[in-house]
Amino acid sequence: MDTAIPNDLEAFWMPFSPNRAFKADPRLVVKGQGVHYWTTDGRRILDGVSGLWCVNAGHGRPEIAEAISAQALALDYAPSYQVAHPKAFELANRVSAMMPGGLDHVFFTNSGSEAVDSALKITLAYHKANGQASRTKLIGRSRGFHGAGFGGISVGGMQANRKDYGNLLSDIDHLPHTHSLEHNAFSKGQPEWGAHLAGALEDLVYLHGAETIAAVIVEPMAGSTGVLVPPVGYLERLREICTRHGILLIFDEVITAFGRLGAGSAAERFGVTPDLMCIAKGLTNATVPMGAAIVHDDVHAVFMDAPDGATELYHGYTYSGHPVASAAGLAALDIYAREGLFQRAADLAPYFEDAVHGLRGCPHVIDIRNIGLAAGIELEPRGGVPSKRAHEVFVEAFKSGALIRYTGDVLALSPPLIAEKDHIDQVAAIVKSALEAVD
Ligand code: PXG
Ligand code: PLP
Repeated sequence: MDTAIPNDLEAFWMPFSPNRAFKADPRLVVKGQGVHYWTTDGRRILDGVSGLWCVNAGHGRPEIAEAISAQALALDYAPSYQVAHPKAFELANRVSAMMPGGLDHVFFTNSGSEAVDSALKITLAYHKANGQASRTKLIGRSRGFHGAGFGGISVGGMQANRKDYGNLLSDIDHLPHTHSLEHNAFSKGQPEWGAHLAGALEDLVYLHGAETIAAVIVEPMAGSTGVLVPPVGYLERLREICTRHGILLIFDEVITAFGRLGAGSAAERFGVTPDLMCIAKGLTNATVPMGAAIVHDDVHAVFMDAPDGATELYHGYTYSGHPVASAAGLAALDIYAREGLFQRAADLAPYFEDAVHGLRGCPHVIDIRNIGLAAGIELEPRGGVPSKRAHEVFVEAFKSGALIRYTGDVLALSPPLIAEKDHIDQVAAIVKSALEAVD
């Protein structure tokens, strides 16, 4: 194992990170196996967030590594523009087979951000092809995260990700988020309060006119902004309003697909089928970057009415359906199926719920929320300095041997679906000590 520490950390401009603070006190990992990472100085770190909500089957899976190697040797790259290779089709078939009925057409991308961009573009092109070109408005939600592209930050609802980037996309509006400490603090699973907030979409329809609205995009469970679990009945209500007004509903399942909520998708888990779905992360167990926009038959059919020989959608990426990513995806889906990992996550969820809610009463904790193998632990911000305390808990936990996430003042946990109860206990204990260690 190469454990050499680079002698210059300057050139790599790290994403979404305080670069100077990191480079002054770096945390570098050089090996991953199962639910653990190892640092350059040989310390073992329990991965409490599946990398970045993506290594669902755990690290270092030989079947995926072998599939990647074999594919790179057999066919390193093929375009998907007018020439293609079999594995992309095979993977698309497998993905569509595991998604709820009608979600049968898979447009491959290289990331979740591109999946979001693709889905948004497809909704606009759909309405145009369908004779409703006035439907150009895209509706996101406050506290939504849809990646870092211009489309994603425009419909996204995180001020820090938007405020420095000018006008963004025009023709955007937002629903209110569903988080409420007052009504829902310490909810286990779906909170009871908040379904009525979906009714805000009716207000936007009233304000703008349904004939101007193309699509609504939401994360069924908002991950990045602190694990916001949909209130009981909320997604059903959004679905109903969208259908009634001819608005397409996009579920951004970049985090929630592939077992995080104890099912293949949040759509399956909640019994609500969107018109489009964005996926990435777990698709390849994060071994090779890959995402996709999945499109319902009814939407896709309109494009296929184009004249014979026409290109139906002017959109795509050099690496759409990349052979190595496709091979990794097939191997990852094999593991999920063979090991029953989505069911495993569902079975482990009650234990995980008890463990995280066991942190109630620890210093600074003002809310704990959870669903499947995801949990958010909200801290009281320290006097006027948002996220400082959460950052210190994160650093403390890493020193004590666990990788967790924080966003604002919310700690997030999302262990690999292969975690054992003992690992859950360990991560909870480390978070507890870290909470006690910071002031
Ligand atoms: N949509 C959702 C719902 C996501 O969670 C993206 C899109 C973008 O995917 P890419 O592959 O372009 O990063 C994501 C990504 C965090 C965190 O802080 C979450 C993500 C990425 C990085 C950090 O929890 N999710
Ligand atoms: N920029 C230039 C100059 C290109 O030629 C291309 C692709 O051909 C792109 C950007 C887009 O790259 P990708 O297809 O990897 O998204």
